[in-house]
Amino acid sequence: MSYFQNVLEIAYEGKQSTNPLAFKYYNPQEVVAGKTMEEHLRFAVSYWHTFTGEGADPFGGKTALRPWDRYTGLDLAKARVEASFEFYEKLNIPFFCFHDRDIAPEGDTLRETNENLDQIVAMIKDYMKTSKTKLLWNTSNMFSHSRYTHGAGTTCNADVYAYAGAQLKKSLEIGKELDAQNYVFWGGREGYETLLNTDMELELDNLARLYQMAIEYAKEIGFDAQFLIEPKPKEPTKHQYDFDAATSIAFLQKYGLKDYFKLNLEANHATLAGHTFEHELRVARINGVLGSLDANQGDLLLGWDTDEFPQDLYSTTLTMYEVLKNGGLGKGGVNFDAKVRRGSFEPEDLFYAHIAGMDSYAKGLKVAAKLIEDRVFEQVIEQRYRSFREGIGKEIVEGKATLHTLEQYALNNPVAKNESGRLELLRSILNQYILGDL
Ligand code: XLS
Ligand code: CA
Ligand code: CA
Repeated sequence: MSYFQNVLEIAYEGKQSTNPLAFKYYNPQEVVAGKTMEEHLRFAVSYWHTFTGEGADPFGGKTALRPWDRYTGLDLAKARVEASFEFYEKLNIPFFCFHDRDIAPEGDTLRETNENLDQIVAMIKDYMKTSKTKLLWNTSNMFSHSRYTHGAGTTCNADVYAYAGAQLKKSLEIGKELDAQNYVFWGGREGYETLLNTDMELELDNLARLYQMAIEYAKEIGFDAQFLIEPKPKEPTKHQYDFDAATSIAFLQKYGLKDYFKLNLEANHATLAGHTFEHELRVARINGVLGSLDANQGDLLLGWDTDEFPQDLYSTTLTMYEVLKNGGLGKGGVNFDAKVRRGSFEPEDLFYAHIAGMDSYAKGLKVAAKLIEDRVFEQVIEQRYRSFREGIGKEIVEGKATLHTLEQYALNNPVAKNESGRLELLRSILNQYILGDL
């Protein structure tokens, strides 16, 4: 049985192609900077947006027309699994990602919920035996159910904390069963609405304790996925503890967890934190914790997490620049945590959206590789900071300077003239690379 009869396998046809169901830039086997595009990009489909999402928003319900609409309950969950593997195959995408609650419905008790999961996980495992699509990461949805209204790992209610622990335990087992490459912690309710009723110190200590337990349990069962924290500053809570990359790194350092975690960075979350995506990637990269990407984009005219498919070539280029500078993403990948717009409700739109995202990242990769090969920014930066390679600058960098020696130097030397930062020139060079013949 086919869920997407109107769509055949999506192939690379090149940038002249007018076929909407073809890749124009993403050519999986094309080698860029020593690796194939497929190896660099490690694309993943988000199960929640593509198979569970329905086009609802706070002002209205479902708009999406989906070939699995006629099913309910566990039958619906099974139909989605069947459809998902057809989708991966047609898109030729190497990875997928899910929350526990995306793949199977909650039962009346935790036991029942876990039994539902067992059935669906067994089915996914079966499909994975013949499919080339692997699990990039799984995670626990510890934010949708009303029990998590005051948080999960940061709740004020120890019973809820225990429930969260149980749910997390099951998710780690699922990750192991399906050979997940990574495991993500996104704290949708791990934050606060008001400090007036919040013991911030206890909440953060408890969150670290939960992470510690996860590390121990993963070790116990031999689950060797890379653990990832996904920062987001707000939404649904007013303030989320994993605000951005820098805040998450400080948290990991404080609790001695830095060796066990990297970051899963999302473009739209960067925007919400008041940063560019490349800023978040740079912070993670220079701190050795750039793990994986949630690829999407926000709308600067709307102040919320719109999770649009990424099409901004400046952003994909500068993103892939950071990834290449990082030497790749290791076990991580580029997960489309992105949803088709409410008005794009037909099944074909799911393909068009992924093609747009994959092509935008492929183009970004090629431009970034060329920029690095030509040392465009490297040359500028080398030149710009050259005063730190000799004389007093060298002494500063080597840790030999003191305020005494700096004073001596300043008393004897007039301040050298500053030079232009050449921002506009650099932007126009970037334009040339993006518009050039790649
Ligand atoms: C929500 C987050 C979420 C995480 C996984 O804004 O992006 O989807 O990626 O829980
Ligand atoms: Ca995300
Ligand atoms: Ca998001």
